[in-house]
Amino acid sequence: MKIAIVGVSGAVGQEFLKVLDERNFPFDELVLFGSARSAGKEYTFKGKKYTVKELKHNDDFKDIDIAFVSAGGGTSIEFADTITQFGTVMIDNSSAFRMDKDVPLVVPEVNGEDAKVRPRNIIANPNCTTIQLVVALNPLEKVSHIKRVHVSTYQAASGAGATAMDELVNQFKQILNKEEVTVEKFAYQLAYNVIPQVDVFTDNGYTKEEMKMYNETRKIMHSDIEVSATCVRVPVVRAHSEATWIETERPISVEEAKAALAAEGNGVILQDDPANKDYPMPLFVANKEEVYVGRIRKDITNPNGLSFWSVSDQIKKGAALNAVQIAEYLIKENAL
Ligand code: 2RA
Repeated sequence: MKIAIVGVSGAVGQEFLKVLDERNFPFDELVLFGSARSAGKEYTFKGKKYTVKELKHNDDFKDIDIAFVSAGGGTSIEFADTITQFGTVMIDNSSAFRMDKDVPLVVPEVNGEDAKVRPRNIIANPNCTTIQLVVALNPLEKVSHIKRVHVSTYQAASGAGATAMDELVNQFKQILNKEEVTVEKFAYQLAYNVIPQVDVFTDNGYTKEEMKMYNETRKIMHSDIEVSATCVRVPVVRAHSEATWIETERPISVEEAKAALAAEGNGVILQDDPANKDYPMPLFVANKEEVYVGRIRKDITNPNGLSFWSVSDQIKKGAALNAVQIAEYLIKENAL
């Protein structure tokens, strides 16, 4: 098994190295790729040094079985043919191919099977906010069909990359030192603020991030589910939170919901004991693999409504881990 990471110097690229190590992902050879700027950098994996190669249009992918790609949509589009031309499975973290009909969009706990049918040898990793949402929705969908979702996100700086995380941390320092605050990655200062905009606005008044939640959820769940999202950037370094309201075909009790969510193998940790101030928070969920769910309660205005709160590490389950789990699924199913 020969694997590659494309975009290894970014926040998600670095997380790929961590996740592959933590999960003891089985491989014989690892090749790291990056931009001309990253080429030549060295990273250590399990005590062995690896030098980053520049990503080029050549036959570097000839013997590579799986490429984990997180270098931005432009690079994914430009290099997809180069990466897949000899049969390499490209697991792509960008949004470039997510809604393409011939590219499966996969969250293994929900629709792993879809990864087996990939005419272009590309499998798309969904957006972090969608991954977290569908992992929590899927067990509930099995209890009763979910017709509608209203969700508000509380998205960490990590979603905008490593430099955005640094920018947030620096802003707090700059404010403390009474220095001028640097604002580059976000539309406004994020420290001591929340910004009701993630990605750019579309014609219907929703942002692209919000429309991703609508479109990707329907594709992954193979469902007519309606999703209305409000995506907000908050001054948290990593791990996104979501306040979610669902409307199901028949009423679901809190007990039913808890039993469904707590069932083994669905990627959820139930953390729901509000009387003891026990509920998920990003500070404590950062670096964890699962989606944490709590504050489950009946909607007091609608018998078919249920509300809950979820938190998940955006770089881990929201990006690198989900991609690695797709690869693990393919290996387990002998479907590479
Ligand atoms: C964000 N969802 O949080 C994006 C990253 N994919 O900005």
